[in-house]
Amino acid sequence: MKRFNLFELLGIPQLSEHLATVQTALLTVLPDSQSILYEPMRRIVTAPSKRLRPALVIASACQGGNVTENVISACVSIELIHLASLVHDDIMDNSDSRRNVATVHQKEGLNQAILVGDYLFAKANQVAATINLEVAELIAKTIAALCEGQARELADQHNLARSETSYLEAINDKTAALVASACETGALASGLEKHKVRALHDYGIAFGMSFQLLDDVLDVLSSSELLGKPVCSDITEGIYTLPVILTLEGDYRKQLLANIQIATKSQFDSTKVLIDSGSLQKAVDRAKEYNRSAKQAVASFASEELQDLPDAYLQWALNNLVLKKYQLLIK
Ligand code: GRG
Repeated sequence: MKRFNLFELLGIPQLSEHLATVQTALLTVLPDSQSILYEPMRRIVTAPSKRLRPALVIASACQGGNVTENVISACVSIELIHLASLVHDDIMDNSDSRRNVATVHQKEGLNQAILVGDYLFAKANQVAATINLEVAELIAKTIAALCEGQARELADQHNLARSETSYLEAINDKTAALVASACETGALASGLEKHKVRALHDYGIAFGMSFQLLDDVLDVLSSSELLGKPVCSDITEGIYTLPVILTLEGDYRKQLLANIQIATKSQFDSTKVLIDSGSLQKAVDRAKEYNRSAKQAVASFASEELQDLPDAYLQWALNNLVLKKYQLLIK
């Protein structure tokens, strides 16, 4: 698989050095090595990751400002929220692996996993407080948004009448809010003008929506080897994402319902229905629309690389994360 190369795509010459500084700073928030939280925390912080959100903090700061110490702190705070949410999300989904590494609740047990997540959230707030009050408030609001998004998803679990609006609101909060805050904190920490802060927020929301739509498509069309986490879990867990919602609204409703309700039906059957109904393609098309909005939001001042990043990610994901047998079916 070709790596998703943010360094090439963003055209920021020093990006790899900045991200190395972020990595060193992330390691400084680990608890004392005597603590039972140390080992799981170390594993999480050093696990392979695209580091998409810190890269967006830096790329946003670079749209007229400099990568200051505060910008690096914003990267750390945002990434800590991301890591904490993954730990808690894996508990809720009872997932065994993430980034091809054992999840904390699986390896160290539920109680330690809860504490690791809480510790990461607390550290995210602590680091944000060193930047300024505006960023500290934004970080706390973002954590609350993630909880609300996850709660909306939970409220709709196994709801076969889940609406598209309800789905879009949930992913706005559970995923797009953090991507938007990555862009916004980068802009705020580097002192960009208000109109750029607002535009970068809008860019982040649109990119985040597209990112989650694609993640939901990959749950159906990828493999655990390619993604480093379990796949085909959404339908079995009762999380009905856009491809399922659209299929249930159309001509293939009966077929999909039969697959969902009969436990012996294989995942392959559901995938086939979702492909035949055209709703996986519709979800990808919707992601492309969000990418166009992201580009438009910052077109007046941002680098072309930043404007094109959402589409570059989408194309990379379709070419590298979708299983070969499905690649010709989705464009
Ligand atoms: C505050 C207790 C508390 C919980 C927060 C659990 C939760 C509420 C929210 C879950 C949010 C979540 C996990 C959304 C999914 C976002 C997503 C698609 C993550 C994958 O991001 P990548 O691909 O990951 O950037 P890497 O591994 O590259 O860093």
